Amino acid sequence: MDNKAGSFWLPPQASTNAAELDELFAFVMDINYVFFAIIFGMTVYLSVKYRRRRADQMATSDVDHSLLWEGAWTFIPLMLCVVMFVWGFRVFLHQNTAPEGAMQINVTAQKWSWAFNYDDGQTTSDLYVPAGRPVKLVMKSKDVLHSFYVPDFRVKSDVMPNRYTSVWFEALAPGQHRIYCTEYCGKQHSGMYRTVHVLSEEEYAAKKQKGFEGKPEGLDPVAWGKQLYTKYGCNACHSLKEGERLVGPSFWGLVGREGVTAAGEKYVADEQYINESIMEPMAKVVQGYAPAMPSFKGQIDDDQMNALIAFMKTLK
Ligand code: HEC
Ligand SMILES: [Cu+2]
Repeated sequence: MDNKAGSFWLPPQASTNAAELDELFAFVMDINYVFFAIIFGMTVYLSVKYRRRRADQMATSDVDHSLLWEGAWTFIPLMLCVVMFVWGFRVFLHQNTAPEGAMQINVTAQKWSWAFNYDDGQTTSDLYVPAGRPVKLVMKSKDVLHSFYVPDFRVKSDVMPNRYTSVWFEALAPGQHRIYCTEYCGKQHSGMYRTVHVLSEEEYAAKKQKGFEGKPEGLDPVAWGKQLYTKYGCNACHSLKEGERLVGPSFWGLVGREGVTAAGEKYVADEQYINESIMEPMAKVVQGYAPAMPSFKGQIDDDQMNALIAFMKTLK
């Protein structure tokens, strides 16, 4: 089934695997329609036909069993199930076995963002892949159970702590597709919404060289810092409003603020402290808050850190 635009049930097909999966889905759905009609049709028809007509009518009918009918309604559905199983198993194997030589990207999930790590060492918060090339994602979680889902690619898998899982896909053409987390992983679960950018082979190489998420040209550090604040999902836990408490404290007036850690130590929120809070959040936990902040070590580089701090400085 070729259905690039999507249908009532399914989103557009944007990967090479989508068509075979949709065919199987359509087959199962068609069987459902037929059996739905038979079962509900018969339920209505028979309840009318054999309704109680007289007050003294016996409740039990004297009709005996029919070997032919019983054989038919056992054997036909059984065969349909066998077909679904064999077909489903073949599709399952194909979807779960990445082709040899697939390009590997490592994925780390955490509350509440994704980190995509490429073979040249760079890390991004959106996913960048070339069109027409098989890509294998090897995934792990830093904290709780998440689930990686790209509906347009028909790709979905749990992402767990202490265990690697993987999916693979080959994107058909340049474009953008949505990434969701489909496992309820806490308060800002819906904030794990990100984008897959499918680029042509040449554009991919050029962008990778420059850094997919390097500082956009012509953007000042403050504006970039503001972008990074949502890109890395800081917004899920840190408000920009004065005194507003989310999972963590507000960034409003943070720079230069004096505070106390859970251990009772005093601190001043200078560059050093902010850097440490982001890279090693457990070193100093703010009093009155749970130690719930994930580390961004290896994700946020020096330029990005400077941009984030520049942005924070404007919040007063
Ligand atoms: C899952 C929730 C969560 C996310 C996401 C998160 N933080 Fe935090 N953050 C916290 C919590 C909770 C605290 C307070 C406890 C602590 O210090 O570890 C905190 C503390 C901080 C502090 C110290 C605040 C103070 O008042 O002293 C800074 C700075 C900070 N986070 C920066 C960031 C940045 C920048 C990001 C995004 C790159 C981020 N956080 C993402 C939960 C989060
Ligand atoms: Cu999640």
